[in-house]
Amino acid sequence: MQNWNQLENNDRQALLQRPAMGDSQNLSDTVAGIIAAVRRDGDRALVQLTEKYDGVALSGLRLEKEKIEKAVAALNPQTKSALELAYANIRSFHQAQWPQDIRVQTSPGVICELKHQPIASVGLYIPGGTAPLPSTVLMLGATAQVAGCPRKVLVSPPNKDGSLAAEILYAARLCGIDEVYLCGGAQAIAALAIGTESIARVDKIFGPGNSFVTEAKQQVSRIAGGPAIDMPAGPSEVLVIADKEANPVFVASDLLSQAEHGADSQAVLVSDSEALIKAVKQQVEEQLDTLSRKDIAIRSIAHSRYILADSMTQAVEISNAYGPEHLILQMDSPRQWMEQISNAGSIFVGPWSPESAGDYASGTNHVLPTYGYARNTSSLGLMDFLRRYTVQELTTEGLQQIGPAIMQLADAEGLDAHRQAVALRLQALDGENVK
Ligand code: HSO
Ligand code: ZN
Repeated sequence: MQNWNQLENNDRQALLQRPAMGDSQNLSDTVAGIIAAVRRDGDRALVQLTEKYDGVALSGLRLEKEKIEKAVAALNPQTKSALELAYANIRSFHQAQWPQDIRVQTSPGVICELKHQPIASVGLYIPGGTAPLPSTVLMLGATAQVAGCPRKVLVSPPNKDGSLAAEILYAARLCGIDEVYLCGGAQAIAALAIGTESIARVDKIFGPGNSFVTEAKQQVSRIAGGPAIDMPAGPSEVLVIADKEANPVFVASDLLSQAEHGADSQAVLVSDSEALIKAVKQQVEEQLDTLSRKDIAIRSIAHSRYILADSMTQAVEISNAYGPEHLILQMDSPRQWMEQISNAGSIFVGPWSPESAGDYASGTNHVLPTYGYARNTSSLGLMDFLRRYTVQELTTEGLQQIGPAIMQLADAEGLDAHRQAVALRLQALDGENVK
């Protein structure tokens, strides 16, 4: 436990520091090499790299419809209905996010419009590895579906039998995704960005992944004319603010649900009560023992932080300085503190709102800014699957209204052709008036 008031400024900063991101030269060279290979050899590179990294010799990259149907048919009904409930809630929360188009007459005869359109093609990366994440399929896929994106492509590394988890496939089917490719890692990102014989390139790439995937997303987003990417991603994090009345069993379970994601996950508790912190630590030890991913959670808990604040006001200040991906409020009258809170990706209010609710089924999106980016980056939402653009139309009256100002400004910038484009039209109008 660290007592905030007894720490020097440096130590305070160090306590809220994230581990350095894995952007070593080695990583970036390897990823650049993979992208170059995919650019050069297309599908052949994807097949070779999948054999090398996933240990699977693929006969085709696309997962056939019959295989999807077969896998989905074997999925148990309880899992199906849980996915359906989550899907429905995610849809309804994101459907409500549709922005208003705008039409404004800024000057008489000058109409300006703001409109929204779904991004034409989106690539959704779903990690494989120790825990397949059908919930992430729903977070990305249902949102893309609500946005109306015409082409939705899912890529994910195949498991040893050359398929994907049935849960992932069922979630994809719910979201209307029929283009599914057995491909993961940096090579999948390269394929989505550049295109190969089997995988046509997409306009924007979404989804979490390991350091190779994250680095690849960063690199392809710098290709001239290349795809956009969703947001910078780092290890998952939770910060819990709890007071002496909080239930240590609940608090510990929230810290551990973050810790089991990965050894690099961040779990932070801030409280004004020493007794509560002690009780939570005790609970963490007890609950750890019961977890199937105990080995992973232990490594994460080893660098978890327990911070003693002198007041709830200070606890909130500490959270604001950290900028957590998830913030859980387990304190008296949590709603009263909302105004003071800033820089949190997603806020869970009160004892009955565990992070798991938002991770799976309440309806909010679980793709959130990590690494302190919450201070300038929004939680994933419908807007991320839309493009915003403008339209304008001027009548003769409109051009006469603002034309002189435009010509004046074009003069000021020394841009004659710009001035002419207005002047010639105004002259034409004058001519008409004379006739
Ligand atoms: N907590 C993760 C999302 C997740 N949890 C998926 C369970 N499955 C990042 O927000
Ligand atoms: Zn989670």
